Amino acid sequence: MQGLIGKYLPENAAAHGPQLDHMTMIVHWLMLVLFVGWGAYFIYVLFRFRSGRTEQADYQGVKSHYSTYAEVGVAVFEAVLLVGFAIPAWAAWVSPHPEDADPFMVRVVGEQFAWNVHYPGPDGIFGAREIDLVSSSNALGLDPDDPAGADDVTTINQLRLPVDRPVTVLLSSKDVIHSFALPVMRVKQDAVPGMEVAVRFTPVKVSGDERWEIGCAQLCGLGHYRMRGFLTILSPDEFQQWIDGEVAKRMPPEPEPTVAPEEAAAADEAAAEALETAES
Ligand SMILES: [Cu+2]
Repeated sequence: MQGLIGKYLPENAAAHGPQLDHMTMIVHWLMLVLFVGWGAYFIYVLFRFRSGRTEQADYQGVKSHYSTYAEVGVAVFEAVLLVGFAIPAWAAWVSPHPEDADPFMVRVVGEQFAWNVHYPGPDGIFGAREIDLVSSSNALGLDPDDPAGADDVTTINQLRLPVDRPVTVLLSSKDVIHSFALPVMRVKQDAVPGMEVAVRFTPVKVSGDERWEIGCAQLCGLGHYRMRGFLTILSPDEFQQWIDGEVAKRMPPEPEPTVAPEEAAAADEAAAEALETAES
């Protein structure tokens, strides 16, 4: 069954993916059993209680307490599911990465209709943001006067991450509710304006030539269909190279003399020679 369902699931590239896929498989098995079981019971009841065979219904109904016991049984079973499985699974899902995991932090902000990605840069500190500074050229409202933001890197609809390192995405939205969906990472989380939700996963596979999608899984307006980004998982070296390049593009270059001293001397000589030639 895992193989059968696996054929219809997107590729998995997350450490927690196999566990989640296993649960998906169990739920599908359970639904199949329920579907066949209740379908068979329905057909049985249609024949068993057909009008030609049964007498007129009466208002007394069933006198045994069987239905009460059955209801209590169902309630207890559901309580066990909730307390024994659902709540522990949820607690594991929302718990932070272990202290020593050194998670890679990145901020993702949804807007109609794009995903803004914000890397803290080499200093590891996200630059300050100011709502009044939000404009078409500064989608995140980064404060240019904050030194912590000078090395920050931002991208639109492109999320690049290193492989084999736990990631924490700090997710929020600028306008309406969006839903950050990374099918290959088995991640789907609503992005809610005014809230910053931590989403945690660990990529375990580089994307190579594949184009992994970032979808918006919440109908968020007319352009919802084109709110699509791409996820690239790189080897640690490739990632470092990319982020260093992006930081270099943004940081002001070191001030350099416009003309090197040797060049200036050579130019002077040439000018003097030219003058001599002209004079002679
Ligand atoms: Cu959206």
